[in-house]
Amino acid sequence: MATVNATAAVPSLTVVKPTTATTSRLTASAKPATAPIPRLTIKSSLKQLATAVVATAAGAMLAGNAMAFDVKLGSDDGGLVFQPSTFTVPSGEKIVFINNAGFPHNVVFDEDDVPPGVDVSKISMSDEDYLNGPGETYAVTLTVKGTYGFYCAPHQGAGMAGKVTVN
Ligand SMILES: [Cu+2]
Repeated sequence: MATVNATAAVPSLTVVKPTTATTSRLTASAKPATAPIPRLTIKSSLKQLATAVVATAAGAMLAGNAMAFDVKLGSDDGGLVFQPSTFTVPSGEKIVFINNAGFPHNVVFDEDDVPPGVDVSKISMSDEDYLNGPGETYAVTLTVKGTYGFYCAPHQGAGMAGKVTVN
């Protein structure tokens, strides 16, 4: 029981109180042997924590790259384009359209330019539905292989259109 309490108290003691306070208190209660143990515990758990953080970040990046394809709505200099406008994804990979510049934008698949049997109403945003703020996203996952044409309704006239190949 004493061991459990001491271990649990280590992080807050170490962070909040100076070493001298802990040492003198431990010395006063005649338990100098416990002092090195918490220190070792802290070091090893910090090391484990650092390792865990690195591993998590790397894992998240890998997962992000593997599971989603990002498309910017509007180029960084404000151009009314999808970026990239032509790309290929594996079947089932999520495509995330991210509002970047020149909004409002939306993403509408062209009913005359999708693989046979694909219902564009299930993969498109509504014609009147827009992404208005920076960083807003629209995600879609395409599973039927083939090429899909899509456009941004407000900027179709300006040529804001793209094509994705699913294979
Ligand atoms: Cu647009």
